[in-house]
Amino acid sequence: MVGAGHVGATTAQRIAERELAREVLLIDVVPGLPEGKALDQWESAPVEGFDTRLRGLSSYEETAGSGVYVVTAGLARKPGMSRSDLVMKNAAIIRSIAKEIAAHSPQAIILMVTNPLDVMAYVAKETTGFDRRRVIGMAGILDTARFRSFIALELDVSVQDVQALVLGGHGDSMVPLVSSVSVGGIPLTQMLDEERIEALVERTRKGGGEIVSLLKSGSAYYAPSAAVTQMCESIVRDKKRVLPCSVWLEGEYGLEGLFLGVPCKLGRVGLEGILEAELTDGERSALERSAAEVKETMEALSAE
Ligand code: TXD
Repeated sequence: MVGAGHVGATTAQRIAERELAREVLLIDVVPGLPEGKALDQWESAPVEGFDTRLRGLSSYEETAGSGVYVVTAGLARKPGMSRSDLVMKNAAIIRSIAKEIAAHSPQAIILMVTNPLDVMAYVAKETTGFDRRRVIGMAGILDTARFRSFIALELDVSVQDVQALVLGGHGDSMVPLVSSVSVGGIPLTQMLDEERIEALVERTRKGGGEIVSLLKSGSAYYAPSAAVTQMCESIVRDKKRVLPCSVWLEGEYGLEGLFLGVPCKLGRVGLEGILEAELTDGERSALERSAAEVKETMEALSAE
């Protein structure tokens, strides 16, 4: 876990409790933080009954040979800081981390979490030179989980029976695929009118902001850590789950040269395939708009 903040530390605990790794190492720039959190977590092992070791580190040497790096390191936007200031600052952090990962674990898989997600995944891929199977961004599982959770509340049904898919960039331009939502196999459009569905879509788009405004400081981490843990599980157990993730597109969905959320098969080697869903005209143009937004931020970075 690179970054032992809210998402990083919660992910570490979830991974340990499920014994998805032999060892979880936490790294952070704040002295003592990763060591303190990892020790506290390890002390929960006898009660929770897991044998995954947890250790905090302040440098990368001992991470050499790690299979998966979850990168959550970064700064949050502070008052007075523009979105583009944040992009530049986090890009510099991600570049320095990516160099360390490539130097110590050239075979690793990187799961990017830091915002702006799609662009930070690009920075990690560019810096490491890793092929696209090994740099994957987490966003779609979280956005889809939010959408599913709101639908389940609205209909008062089990979340397990709500299937949905959210594509696109991680931001307000994300694209919830209403046409593919089903509840126990029944299309959502047969169960709710357009207006109710649109309200759920809107709440999903603003899901991150809803949490931020309630928390006042900091952003969501329980659902984000659950999402990245699911990606880790599919990779380390080679489950080949089909999950929406942000990956480098090379012509899929008619798009190329950017990271964007699409349905991906995740297994032992990382990204093992991209599944192409048929989109309505409206969904396709929404995806194109979302892609244009991500490209705009990428261009701002290269103009640096
Ligand atoms: O869907 C998604 N992808 C997201 C993204 C969902 C939730 C959070 N999202 C983003 O993840 C969020 O906007 C942030 O960019 C990251 C991490 O969120 P978190 O809530 O965990 O932030 P914290 O608690 O501030 O933790 C960040 C930690 C903090 O402890 C810093 O000291 C550390 O990152 N940090 C570093 N660690 C290692 N190396 C370097 N260079 C470094 N710089 C800061």
